[in-house]
Amino acid sequence: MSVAAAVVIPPEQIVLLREAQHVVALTGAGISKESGLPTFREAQTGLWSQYRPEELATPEAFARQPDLVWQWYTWRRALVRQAAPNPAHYALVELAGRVPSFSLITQNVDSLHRRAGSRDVIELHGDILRSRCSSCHAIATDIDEASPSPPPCPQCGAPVRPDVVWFGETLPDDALQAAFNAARSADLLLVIGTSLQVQPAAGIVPLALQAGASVIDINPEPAIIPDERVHTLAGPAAKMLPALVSAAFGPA
Ligand code: BV8
Ligand code: ZN
Repeated sequence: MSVAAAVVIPPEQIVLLREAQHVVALTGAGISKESGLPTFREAQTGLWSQYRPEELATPEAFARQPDLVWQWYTWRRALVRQAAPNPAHYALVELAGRVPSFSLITQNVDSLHRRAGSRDVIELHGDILRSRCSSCHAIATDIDEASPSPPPCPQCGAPVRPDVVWFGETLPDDALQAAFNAARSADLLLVIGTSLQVQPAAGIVPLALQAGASVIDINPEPAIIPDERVHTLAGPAAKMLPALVSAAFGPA
């Protein structure tokens, strides 16, 4: 047993990480919890407590109540801008330099992996800090984000929307294919901070298992039933992930 920072990492997980040729990480809202961002499953605070994200993060909600949806994203953009990457994000930057091949797939829209220094991040659900036109799809940069209504597209005047994938919308095909290809060639999949309730992202796990990969599920409430190839590291990512990486490769 290796004890790093009062965290005990099971030896089989250390060996798996040390010997892996292609490590793939799939992250969810839980990896950003210690950056101060609420996860999706947690009740939202204040004004937003009476709405469920699945109700607001949809094209129908934006069509029906554009101001409410735009103001929800304005509230979330402010939270994301105040947030900073945490040791879990940085542990993945460190890990990318310690293994032969590394792919990072995220369901998150908070850009914290990029801000931590991760490169070639596969962002399945877009980026909340980027806005685009709901009609001509032009990326809208100089807009009045604080407007109570979706600002007009500078190109065509149609309402601007967050550049994220809403429920009922298809994911960017290039990102999804890149994620599926990475999963098929993985020998170790790290599943970090996700309840795996959202499709098609959650399909990455069975895809990697079918390809013969082992899985380590890092979560205070592990989302995958453990078996001979699925291991769990129960605890907060900001503590468990740096401990796993340093147990396998030594201190950063
Ligand atoms: C599509 C951007 C179809 C927006 C997001 C019925 C069954 C199965 C599927 C469906 C169904 N009905 C509808 C669907 C499809 C739907 C779906 O999956 N719905 C779910 C709710 C059932 N999927 C879609 O609509 C997708 N599109 O399917 O298109 C289609 C096909 C053809 C043609 C047209 C259409 C689009 C899905 C993308 C939605 N957009 N985000 C925005 O952010 O506003 S998803 C959003 O929710 C997040 O981005 C994230 O991906 C997801 C939340 O999941 P998690 O990241 O896992 O977060 P969660 O809060 O759930 O869990 C947090 C975890 O962290 C927990 O496990 C917790 O224990 C752990 N944790 C807590 N603290 C810590 C921690 N872990 C580590 N450390 C800690 N400290
Ligand atoms: Zn436009």
